[in-house]
Amino acid sequence: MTTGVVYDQRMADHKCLWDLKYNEKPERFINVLKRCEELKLLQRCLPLKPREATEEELLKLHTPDMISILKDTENISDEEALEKLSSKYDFLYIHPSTYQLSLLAAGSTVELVSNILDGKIRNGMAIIRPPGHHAMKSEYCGYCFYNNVAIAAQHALDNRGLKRILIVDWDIHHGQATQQMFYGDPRVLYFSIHGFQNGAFWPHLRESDYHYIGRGAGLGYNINVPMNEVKMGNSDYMAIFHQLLLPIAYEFNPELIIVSAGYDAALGCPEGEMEITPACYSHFTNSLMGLANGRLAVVLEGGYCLKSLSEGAALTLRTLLGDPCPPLLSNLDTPTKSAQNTILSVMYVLRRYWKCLQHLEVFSVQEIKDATKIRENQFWPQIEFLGSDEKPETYPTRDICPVQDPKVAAELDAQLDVLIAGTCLDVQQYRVGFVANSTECIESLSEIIQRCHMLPTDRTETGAGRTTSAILLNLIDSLVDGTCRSGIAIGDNSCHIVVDSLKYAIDDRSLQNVMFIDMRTHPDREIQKFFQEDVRILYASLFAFLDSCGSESVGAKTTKLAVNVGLQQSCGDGDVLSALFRILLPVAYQFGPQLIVVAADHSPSGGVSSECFGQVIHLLTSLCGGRLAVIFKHNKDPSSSLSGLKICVKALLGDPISMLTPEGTNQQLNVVSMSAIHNVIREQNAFWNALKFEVQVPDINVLIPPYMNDGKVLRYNPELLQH
Ligand code: X5A
Ligand code: ZN
Repeated sequence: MTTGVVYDQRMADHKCLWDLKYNEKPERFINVLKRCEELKLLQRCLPLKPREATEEELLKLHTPDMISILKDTENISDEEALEKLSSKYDFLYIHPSTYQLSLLAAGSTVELVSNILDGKIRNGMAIIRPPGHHAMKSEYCGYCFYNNVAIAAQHALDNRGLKRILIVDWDIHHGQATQQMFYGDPRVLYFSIHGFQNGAFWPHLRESDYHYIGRGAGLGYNINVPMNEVKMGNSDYMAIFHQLLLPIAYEFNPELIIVSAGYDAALGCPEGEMEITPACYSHFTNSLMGLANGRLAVVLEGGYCLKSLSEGAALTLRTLLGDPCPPLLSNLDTPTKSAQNTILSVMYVLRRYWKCLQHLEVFSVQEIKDATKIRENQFWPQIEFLGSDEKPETYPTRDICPVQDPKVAAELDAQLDVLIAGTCLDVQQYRVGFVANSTECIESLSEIIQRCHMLPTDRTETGAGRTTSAILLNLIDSLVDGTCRSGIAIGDNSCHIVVDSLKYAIDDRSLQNVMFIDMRTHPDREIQKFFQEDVRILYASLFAFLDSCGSESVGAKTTKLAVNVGLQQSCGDGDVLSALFRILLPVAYQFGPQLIVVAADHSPSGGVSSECFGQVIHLLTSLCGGRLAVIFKHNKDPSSSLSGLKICVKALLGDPISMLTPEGTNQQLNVVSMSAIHNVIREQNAFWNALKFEVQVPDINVLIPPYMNDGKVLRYNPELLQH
């Protein structure tokens, strides 16, 4: 099963005839294709035939006027008339080709989604324009005429009977139209991260703020993550993924994901003024590929810096094709204060709808009477709106795009060149290496293991003074040499073997840093003692404490180099994912290892499913270019379950991994496990400052936050508590 791509060369025709300075211009399309071509991506995709949307498809979400008004412009070559019509809409121009191309954009998006649902392709990308997510039921807006993504989602609901679709909108602008279309529909979870600036950012709507969470049955299924400052970057966005999007997405358990993929939050874009690096879009993409059985449709929206647009879009497609995620060139750090506030605000309004958000502690509002009573560990959500509710009769049609100062533009361009040149696009010959002392007892897996590259079990040369485990050293060699991207070893995984191989990677193979994660039900905490003083090796464990909970920080208090998350044995998938998203991934992204070694059991125990283990492995592959070595102990018992081992091989091979069952993610978080996670975060966030979300939120659950901030005094309005 491959990756599909859909585009139509005619999409370069649509342009503004009276103002060439519009940033939604043909080169956006041309350059994206060109970069995909350069990286030889298009030839690896299954090309889908672009087609026009049918009237029936359009009328599900748009009024008949939306078709006829645009259709009537097809034959207008009078620029003045086109400009006059365009001025009736917010931020828009119309070209004689616009009608046909808008139909093509919408129809091609439906085509992409239906090919995914037919199983003809696993995932894919629509490289299209005009974009769609601002096109409302009966109003064109923001360069958009028909809502491509929404129409495709509606098609999946109506014609394929889908029950859960996740729309992720990472365009810098709020897809207010998509929000409106599914606001009351719990079958479509709309998740948008967008610039807001408290309403000062286009489209200046109150409804783009975080407390617009859906209506009726759709309550909790509309999620806005408004950014109130510019220059937000990878750390802010990845924190939103780890703290909000991914936990919620795993709990929602979508059958299909559609991305409204704008690249206008990328570094260099004059619209967004944000700083996401192109490679980060690979990380966004890969982190969604474990969900929905891999059914992921990426649909181009905005993006107005040609360089970061084409690079970001090409890296997205490359990731869909299964190539490794290029490591981010700078390790992640604390999200900005403003992004933290946004994340906490979203958690606060949504925590009654999503179990994964129910880990925050609360404080009593009754005790808070003014701002001075808010303690440092207490968060007080606020709402501020600087926009205006008035709509003009006509909109300007010329000189409305932001223009960068040439000096700034040159600087950003140079930064992008450095990023692009430094991004590792290596692809190893083999995806998964496999080495085992003996293959007896794993015969039942022979089919899947045959797809791996067999590594030798012996070696003539051992690392200096290392007499142990040839298989582990061979595996590490193949990863460091670049023969295999990832690998599996089955054999002895006792303490000294693991320690020796980690030392080998660092001392003999000169890796700068390695992360070791013990995911066994009974982690071997002896291992951490060997690396207490070694900043190059980060030890982490999950599970473990049956008698006590909390983290254990061995080593000098100042270094805090062991991250032990003492989950309960009775915990479920949701708890494991919580530990992963709230601790392991943020820490790993801050550490930036060159290799991750995981020790795991053949099959997870307790309430944790093997699917969950597969998802964890998949999510870890975003790091260090997917250089992941997973070691299992050889088990002589032929009756023992190998479900964890099997799903791990599948995850590393890039096969779609089965979704978690509702029993896995639909249960309350385990109280003891949550307090363990909380303790780890509290103890470690001074060192791992990517961990910053442990503050208390008000104990009231209301639809509209019951507070106003008029200057310094915080008041809360008891009337609003009625909800
Ligand atoms: C699709 C898209 C943005 C319109 C710009 C408004 N539209 N300043 O990115
Ligand atoms: Zn946009």
